[in-house]
Amino acid sequence: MSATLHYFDGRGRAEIVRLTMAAAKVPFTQVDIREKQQFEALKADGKLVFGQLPLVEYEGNNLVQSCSIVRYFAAKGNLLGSNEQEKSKIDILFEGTRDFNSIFISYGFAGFKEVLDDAKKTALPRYLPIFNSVLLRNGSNGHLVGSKLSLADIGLLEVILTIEELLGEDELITLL
Ligand SMILES: N[C@@H](CCC(=O)N[C@@H](CS)C(=O)NCC(=O)O)C(=O)O
Repeated sequence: MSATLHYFDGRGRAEIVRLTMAAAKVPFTQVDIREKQQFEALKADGKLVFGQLPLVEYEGNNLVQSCSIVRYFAAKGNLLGSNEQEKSKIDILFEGTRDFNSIFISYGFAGFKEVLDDAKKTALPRYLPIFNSVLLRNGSNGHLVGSKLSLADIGLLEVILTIEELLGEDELITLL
């Protein structure tokens, strides 16, 4: 069954939802919220528990809170680990990717240069070496945990794609 994602025009807090639904092979369509009336209509319908987006309508449920939505679809796609130890590692690393990503959330609104300058001083030197060493310790299969794609990889992918867009591939490679 197809899902419907409602969000503003941009990555924001919906990109991780998009990536996870794609990885879980859940087909979805998107409704871009461009007008205030569209947002108000969703609130008036009682679909937004906290009056915020993203919202995913799926099988009669109104799913909100981006990380909850992501865990819901990650469970469907078997992306949360195959045993308790893997599940815990994946959850810890996924939370780390959320901390890492949080510095970029505002880049659609704040100036690109400000976000990038801040990231170069703080988030990039802090998080890139950590994720790099976790990847190296896990071997050469390119996954953070175990030997298959998990929510932790998807979380990291989201941040790397954003950094690549801001910095360009050449400069990103020099940081790794
Ligand atoms: N913890 C929530 C935060 C959601 C959130 O802050 N949504 C923003 C857009 S990124 C929003 O809907 N803002 C409008 C408002 O709060 O009125 C999540 O991760 O989904």
